[in-house]
Amino acid sequence: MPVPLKVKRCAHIELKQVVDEKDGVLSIAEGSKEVPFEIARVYYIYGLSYPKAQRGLHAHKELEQVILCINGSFKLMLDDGENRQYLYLTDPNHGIYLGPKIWHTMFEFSSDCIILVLASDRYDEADYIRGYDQFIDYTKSLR
Ligand code: T46
Repeated sequence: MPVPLKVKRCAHIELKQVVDEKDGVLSIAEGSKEVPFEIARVYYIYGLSYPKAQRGLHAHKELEQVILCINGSFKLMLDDGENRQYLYLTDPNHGIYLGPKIWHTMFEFSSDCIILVLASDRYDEADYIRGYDQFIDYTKSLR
């Protein structure tokens, strides 16, 4: 059982899985099905052999995403402006849904880690909040 999430606007996502015994496993993520939005963009992150590598350190105003660790492992920190939680991602069939306005950081990657991200919209730098103080002010202004 995955650890319960105390961070708002986030959820565990289980992909559909077809296990072909000796011939491997197929995991499926369909928009508006396993993934709770239509997928507009896919990107992936790899080459994470630097032990102190960190990614993320931002929030999105509107973007929704599902983050999956499809190889290796890493730690994901989620912060909704009031609650903070650390998760350890290792399962290629299990993702985390991040709704809008979630400060997130990724770190402690295994050197073979590959992160796959499914996003609800195309890249837009104007949707990023890249300062934590600015993120806190933004979430407070919406309460
Ligand atoms: C997120 C986490 C999980 C693009 O031009 N197009 C893209 O689709 C993306 C994702 C990035 N970029 C550019 C923007 C920056 O100049 O690539 C550069 C690195 O992006 P960033 O520093 O935002 O990378 P991460 O790994 O910290 O964050 C990424 C996503 O940007 C972000 O939305 O939530 O992965």
